[in-house]
Amino acid sequence: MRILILGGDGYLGWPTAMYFSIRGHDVHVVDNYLRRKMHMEAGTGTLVPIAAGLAERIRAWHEITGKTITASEGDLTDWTLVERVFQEFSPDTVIHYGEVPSAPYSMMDRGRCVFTQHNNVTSTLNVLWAMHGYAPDAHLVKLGTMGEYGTPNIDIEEGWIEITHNGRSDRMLYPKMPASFYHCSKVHDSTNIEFACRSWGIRATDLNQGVVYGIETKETRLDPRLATRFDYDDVHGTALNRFCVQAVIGHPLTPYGKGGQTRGFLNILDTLRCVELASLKPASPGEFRVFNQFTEQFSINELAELVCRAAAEVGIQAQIHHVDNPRVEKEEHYYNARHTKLIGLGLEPHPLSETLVEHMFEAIQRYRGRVVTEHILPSTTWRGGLQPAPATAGVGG
Ligand code: NAD
Ligand code: USQ
Repeated sequence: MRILILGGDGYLGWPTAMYFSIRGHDVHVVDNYLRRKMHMEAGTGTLVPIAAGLAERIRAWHEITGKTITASEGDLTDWTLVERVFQEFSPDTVIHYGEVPSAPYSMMDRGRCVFTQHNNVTSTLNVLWAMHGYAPDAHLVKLGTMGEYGTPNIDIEEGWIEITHNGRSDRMLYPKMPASFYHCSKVHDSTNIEFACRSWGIRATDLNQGVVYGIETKETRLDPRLATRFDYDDVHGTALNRFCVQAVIGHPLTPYGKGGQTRGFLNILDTLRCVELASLKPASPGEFRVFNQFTEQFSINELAELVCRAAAEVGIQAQIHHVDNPRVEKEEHYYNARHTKLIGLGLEPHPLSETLVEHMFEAIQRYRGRVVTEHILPSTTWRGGLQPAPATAGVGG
């Protein structure tokens, strides 16, 4: 297959590019290094060192495996770039990771909120128009998020729900109660993609993914130049990755508020397999297919306790200190989200275990000297009003 990976320099995008390349697919990646620029602006960065850019990554990949990945450096909100890539590469499958992924970033100030929604919604609209014009038979595999649904007091279905109202019934998109302006951008994307499927016959799979954890894949382990980024800071680090780093550096683990917030989680290895399963068994023309992509659910307290137990196994006495919740979210709630469609396609999950966390500790231990401790505690609140733009703001301020 000819696979176009948008956001191919990112935490998930780069391992995905190698995963498909080693399996014999033609892979082209697109990225504008936005993630790297956001870190430079904030004075943060990946714990695990990564190659300087796509050219270096791709050179190392070719040297080690003999395989070729091609790349375009450019912005998906730039129609000229998107049009050229689709015309020249003619993808069979488009895997779209290329968006701002951070909820805190989108809540930081007005500028970054508008930037997040503009970046994410515009990039996806450009992709839809390019598919309509130049790749009408291609299949879009789009990374959405479980946070589109929020935490309703009813079971969460996989994208669609049968509703009976005043005696009449219909199949509708599942109602959304997103958790941040970032999560709202994913809802807007879903609406736009479903409309494009319905009106243009585009085929699409929206992967409503849970929180991903993990540092390594089979391919990243081949050489240090193939490593993927690993973030632990308050803006870009996700819960389990953060807790593991906190345990290793002797910082108390930081559940926000009561810590009863429950979310779906998955190993980065399962992200790769899910994206592969969705790509190998594409949606039909005109079908907007939604998979809930996570393998297990945990409360934040359960995660923190698991990390503490794993830490104790390797002689680290980790502590848990609840901090005031910077977010507006339910801290105790019902959570039951269906996630059977990917299992039905053949997913065999890698469950979270203390052993896996101990492996993460080993990798973190190697780079503990690189941790910027000032960026561990949360600095962005969901309730903030208009803030003066920081002097260094370049990306979205
Ligand atoms: P990431 O920031 O590491 O990867 C996204 C990549 O897209 C970055 O390299 C960035 O530079 C690039 N990008 C962003 N905007 C772009 C633009 N306009 N033009 C070109 N490139 C652009 O994030 P990630 O953690 O790898 O997440 C990938 C996708 O998966 C995102 O869409 C995110 O919302 C989604 N997701 C991630 C998680 C998770 O836990 N990591 C969970 C659910 C969903
Ligand atoms: N949390 C803590 N302590 C921390 C960090 C987070 O208690 O130190 C809590 C948050 O309050 C939240 C939960 O953990 O309740 C998850 O937060 P997170 O930062 O791990 O993840 P989130 O902001 O939801 O975003 C991440 C990815 C995003 C993806 C989303 C999937 O950054 O790209 O869309 O996970 S989901 O959560 O299912 O929406």
